[in-house]
Amino acid sequence: MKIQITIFLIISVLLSCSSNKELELPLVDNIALERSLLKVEVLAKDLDVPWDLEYADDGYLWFNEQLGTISRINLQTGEIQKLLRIDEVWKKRTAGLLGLAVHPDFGNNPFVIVNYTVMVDSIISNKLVKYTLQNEALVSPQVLLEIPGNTAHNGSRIKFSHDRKILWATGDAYGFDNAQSDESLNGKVLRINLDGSIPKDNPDPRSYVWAKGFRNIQGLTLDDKGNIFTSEHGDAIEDEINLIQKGGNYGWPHIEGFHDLEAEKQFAKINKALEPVYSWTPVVAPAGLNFYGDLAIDEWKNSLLLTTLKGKSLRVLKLSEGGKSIIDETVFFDNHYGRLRDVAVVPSGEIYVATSNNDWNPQPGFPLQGDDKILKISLTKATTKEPLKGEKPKAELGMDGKQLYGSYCASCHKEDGTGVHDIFPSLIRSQAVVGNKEPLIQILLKGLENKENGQMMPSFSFMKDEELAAILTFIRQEWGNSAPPISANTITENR
Ligand code: HEC
Ligand SMILES: [Ca+2]
Ligand SMILES: [Ca+2]
Repeated sequence: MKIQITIFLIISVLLSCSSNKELELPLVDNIALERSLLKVEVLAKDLDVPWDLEYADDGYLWFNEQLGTISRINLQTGEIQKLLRIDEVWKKRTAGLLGLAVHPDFGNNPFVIVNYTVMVDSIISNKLVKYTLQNEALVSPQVLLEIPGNTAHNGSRIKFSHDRKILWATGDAYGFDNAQSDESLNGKVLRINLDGSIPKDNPDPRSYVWAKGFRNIQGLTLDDKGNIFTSEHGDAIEDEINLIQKGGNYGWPHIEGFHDLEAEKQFAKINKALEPVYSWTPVVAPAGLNFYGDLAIDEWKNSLLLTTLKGKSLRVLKLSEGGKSIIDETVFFDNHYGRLRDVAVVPSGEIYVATSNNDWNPQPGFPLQGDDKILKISLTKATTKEPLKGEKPKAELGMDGKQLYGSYCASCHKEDGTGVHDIFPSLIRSQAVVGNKEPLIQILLKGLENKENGQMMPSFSFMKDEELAAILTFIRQEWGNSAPPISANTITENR
């Protein structure tokens, strides 16, 4: 009997080792591209805001959760291994455990680099910490850098460059002068040796700064030639994708997006500032970014894959042949899985995407059951569901107040005007909305800064008078507010 069981065990172990069968996961959708068919499956669920996904050459997909956990998933078995909970992580709004990178030669250099926010004696800062994987545990934390933080604009993303330096893309920590200051490490792309020292071939060998002038970077990737791309949140307009040059100045806070205003052109000329390769107005809140090279999904070869938060979509940004500009944009999953935080690509060409529906900015209709999830996208031979298709980004918005509100205001104040408690005020029967029109117009033209919680209402003075009039008339007449409309002339008079 005993022998029989032992033999049975040995055989089953041998079988499970030798079987190269594909992991079976719950199918949620199919996608039809021009030629290829894809499937979307759920790899992991019930997660708490997975912030960063990274594939390591140990065959695992690594991920962290904003609250402070680091885990990895065996892509052959789907098994999740939780490795560490970092107790000192301070999670609030967009602060918490953020960037994560694994060494590209993980077998020989089992290092994991993370960035997280801490609050000590009411001072907020961001730490860059190196862990070592030893006997299935993350040990020997070593703080490489610590820089100022805030409740928002902490970035961040981390990646290894092709020459094995650490790249850390930081936010301006709400200090708008930080981004241009050579004294500050905020609002920068930093380049750091694995031991925390400054690489000798940095633009200034005494400084970690590789490039400057960023507001709040949320995506970082390298193409197969080692070119660095970032994604960055604009304020009310002009989200950006940048191609990072050594020593480059990317303009913030003096320049937003393309160099189209006279003042921006002036600043760019004097400071040799560089233009983004791509920009969005209205904003989409670009987040995770990953280069898709010469891999399995033919239509997506040589592109940047981008997840968006406000835009609630996966975008395929096709690169030019030389790889230095974006020539086409296709939108997938528009509003389908909700906010998407990060995207990873594995060498066999499969794609992993993390949802972010339990984060600080909940959207109507979300979270969905099982959120947050990690979704797997891969080739398939046949579809069993009515396939989803890519769409072109929406064209100009026209003068429809509801549509304009949806694009410019709803990400904060919500489609139904209810806002987010303690963060974004409700616009329903708010005195500011239904009361005197002049102060309301000033809020839109100048913006507001809520000193208590550090949230800002951006200025919308860049919009046309007709557009502002349409939005204000809309919010004054919706949701039970019944205040008179506002005309474009009244806006002109109040400029
Ligand atoms: C990035 C987030 C964000 C966006 C986008 C945004 N707002 Fe706001 N808004 C805020 C915040 C934060 C406040 C509160 C600021 C304060 O109290 O100082 C606010 C305040 C307001 C107020 C005053 C409400 C009150 O009761 O005091 C109005 C009106 C308003 N916003 C309208 C709009 C409109 C219209 C749009 C779109 C054109 C818009 N907002 C876009 C964040 C935002
Ligand atoms: Ca810029
Ligand atoms: Ca501009």
